[in-house]
Amino acid sequence: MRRLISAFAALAALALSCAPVSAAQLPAPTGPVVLTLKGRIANANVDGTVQFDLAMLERLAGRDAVMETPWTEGTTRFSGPLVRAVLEEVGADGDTLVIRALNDYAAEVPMADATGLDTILALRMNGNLMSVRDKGPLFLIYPFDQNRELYNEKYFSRSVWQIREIEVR
Ligand SMILES: Nc1nc2c(c(=O)[nH]1)N[C@H]1C(S)=C(S)[C@@H](COP(=O)(O)O)O[C@H]1N2
Ligand SMILES: [Mo]
Repeated sequence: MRRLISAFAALAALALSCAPVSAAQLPAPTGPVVLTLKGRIANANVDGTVQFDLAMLERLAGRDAVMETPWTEGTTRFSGPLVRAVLEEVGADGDTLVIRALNDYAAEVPMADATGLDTILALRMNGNLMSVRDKGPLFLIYPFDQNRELYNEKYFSRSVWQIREIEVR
């Protein structure tokens, strides 16, 4: 009997963990909006999208990485939330991220680049917030420090700076 009960408990736990994540209403941003997530997302705070201010992004799990890039001189420290933490926050469910910049440059980034790599939305360069002139407010930074095989044109072209919006498709 006890074995039957524990089998049942295990099944119940499995059923719970497989239940779809329900939509959450996230708090609205209180500061200037730096990033909007839209598309295949479960959560929202403003009109079916999730708008982030700086504080909301800084609360997410992040990474500090020192590396060389084609766009900076010498070694540079980038910090900001992990893309997968941003995606978890919005309840993203898709295969592709369309990352759009202020200048309407856009890149399609496979979801695997966010889930399988420590890719960050850098908010800071050498500890300072990035101005638009400096490729801010957000710069998609691949872990070039962890994996030199990423150091090529394929990933450079996905390294969008001056990001304003991410659409989950
Ligand atoms: N916002 C924005 N990000 C961008 C681009 C752009 O034009 N605008 N070009 C991309 C491409 S195609 C590449 S190869 C690199 C180009 O970097 P470079 O202009 O320093 O050569 O940045 C990527 N990120
Ligand atoms: Mo490019």
